[in-house]
Amino acid sequence: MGLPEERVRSGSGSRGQEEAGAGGRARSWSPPPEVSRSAHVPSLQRYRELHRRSVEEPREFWGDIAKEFYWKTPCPGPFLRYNFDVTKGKIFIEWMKGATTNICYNVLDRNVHEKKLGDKVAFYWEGNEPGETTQITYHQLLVQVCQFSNVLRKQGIQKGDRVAIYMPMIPELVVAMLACARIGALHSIVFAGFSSESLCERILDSSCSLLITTDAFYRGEKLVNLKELADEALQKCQEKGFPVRCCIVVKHLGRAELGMGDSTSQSPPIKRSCPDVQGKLKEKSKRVQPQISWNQGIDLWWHELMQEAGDECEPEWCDAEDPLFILYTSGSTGKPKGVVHTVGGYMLYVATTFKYVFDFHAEDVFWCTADIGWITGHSYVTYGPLANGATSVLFEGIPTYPDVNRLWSIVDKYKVTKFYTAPTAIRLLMKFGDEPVTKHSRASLQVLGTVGEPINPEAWLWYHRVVGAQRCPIVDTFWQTETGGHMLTPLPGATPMKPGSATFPFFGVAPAILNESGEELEGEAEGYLVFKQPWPGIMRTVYGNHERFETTYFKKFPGYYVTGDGCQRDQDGYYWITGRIDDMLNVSVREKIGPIATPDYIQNAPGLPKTRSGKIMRRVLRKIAQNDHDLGDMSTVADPSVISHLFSHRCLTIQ
Ligand code: 6R9
Repeated sequence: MGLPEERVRSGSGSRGQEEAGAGGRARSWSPPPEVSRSAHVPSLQRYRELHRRSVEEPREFWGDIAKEFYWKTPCPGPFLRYNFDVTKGKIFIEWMKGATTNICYNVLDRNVHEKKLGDKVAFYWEGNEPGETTQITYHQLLVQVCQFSNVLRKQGIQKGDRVAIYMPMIPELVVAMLACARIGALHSIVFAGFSSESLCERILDSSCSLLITTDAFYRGEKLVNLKELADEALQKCQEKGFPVRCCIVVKHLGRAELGMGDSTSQSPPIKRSCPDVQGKLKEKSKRVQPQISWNQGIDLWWHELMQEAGDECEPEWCDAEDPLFILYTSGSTGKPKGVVHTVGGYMLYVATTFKYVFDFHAEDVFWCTADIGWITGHSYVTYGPLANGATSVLFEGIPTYPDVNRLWSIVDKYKVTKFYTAPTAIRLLMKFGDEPVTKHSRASLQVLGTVGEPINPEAWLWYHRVVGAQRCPIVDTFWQTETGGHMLTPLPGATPMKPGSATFPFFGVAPAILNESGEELEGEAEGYLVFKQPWPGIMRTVYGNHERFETTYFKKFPGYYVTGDGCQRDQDGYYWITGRIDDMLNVSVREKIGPIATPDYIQNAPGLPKTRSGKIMRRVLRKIAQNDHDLGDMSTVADPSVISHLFSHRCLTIQ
């Protein structure tokens, strides 16, 4: 088994001499003075002071931040209580338990009423097709969210109920999730690229009482008939004895039929800006408009319900420790885990990471390209930017449609200042050379970010040199669905960057590197990356299975949260993520475990079945080793072509 290209250790000494700096690592890049000058954290020294206080006095540090939010009732007891040690009893984490608030109120009502941001654009929506655009202000978003909250309440949804959401990147997705948050229901968003099996499995796991979906959408050239997939999923749920009684459907592909701009209660109309675009849209309208099947008694049109809904809605005041949402991890080792985040801690953490990591200022236009179906979208498309009153781009399309200019033309169109994407996208665009990038101005860009997997130094350097024209710091943010927000990351005005390193811990984060015996390693070291104390955004449980939460994250090393990632620390204290530990082949396994652990056969592979976040799907590898072609649901795999290769090259001697 070979390690995939992305997982090969970043920043090892294999690079050219000219790049080799202290300790054989790449040279470091200082934050540009013009960024530091206006930054919230303008120097490494200031970062160190703040970080020290945040880990030594977490209650005071986060207590000060909590004062910037609205709490219906204050925290009556201890600000933080927790147990990280399985040998001492149940694992639990409680930030501000007993305080009451509402995250939707904080990110919308407070911005509109107290901060007077009602007319500020919350989202520039850019559709799959260039020219399909709309924008939505904070005030408009608040109105729509209140209306949809009333819709949900009318359908009988109450605090604590679970609502499944299966939608493309359209404004109604944001409206739907915030409406759930407003009435205290838990949203469980399932990425619209997943199959009906995945959706069914997730609906059943958390017994969702309602599904919100969309007629259909285009992803690049590809038509996705989402309603059909949703119907299949609900059919399967029914067969398994769990009928979902209501499915609300947004008319998105058929939106034009609804008429334009006749009511502010509708989504803003699609603007068709120029004749050229009109032509393209005409061409598009020749494309198949799928027939939507309709289940009487279950299906309801979003726009019809919204027409009748009132636009005021008192939020449900929730305990800071009430669950906010469930998000399933991609499930590289079997049944997906429903990661549960809670209202108060998640709100503090995503708001704070967004502000400092992207060095947010009021005039920024922020763009995170991640789909809301992933944690990156939850935290840095929806909650983090809105908590800061930011203007963001919400993009439905893909980087290569209609061509590879798309991202950079959007950057110029909206004058994006902070841009956040994944190494896969960077590597993909790198293949098309510099010209598609450099022919655009990009003068608005100030900070670039990456997330999702280790970024190889080559891609980092291209991103820095070509996209950022050498003047934009890159924040390489290491974190997980489970952590809610950034854990290891540079701050753009403070941290000297090293290509491929996520650098240092964010505020409130105390990392350590452990060896196999659980001993903390000092100085230069390599081993398991763990965190020693809770930060507000940490997950609280696995939905319906607290034991799995304890086993997965706390059992191996009592007293620590175990990330499952391998990590190196260099002589300057920089952290370098080396990849998921369980993906690595332990070469000395025979000596350690005994002759029973001798590999029968070692197969070289050009790639492994990975999820989009780069996690290797061990369930699939096991089936390949057994020559079992019944792989089950493969919709979470990023590149299915590697699977047939692995099957055709497997050693025929193992049965
Ligand atoms: C946010 C997100 C989490 C896993 C994580 C790690 C990998 C994420 C990374 C990174 C190196 C980075 N990962 N960011 N590895 N450098 N900057 O991606 O969440 O989908 O849960 O994946 O992704 O292996 O453990 P998620």
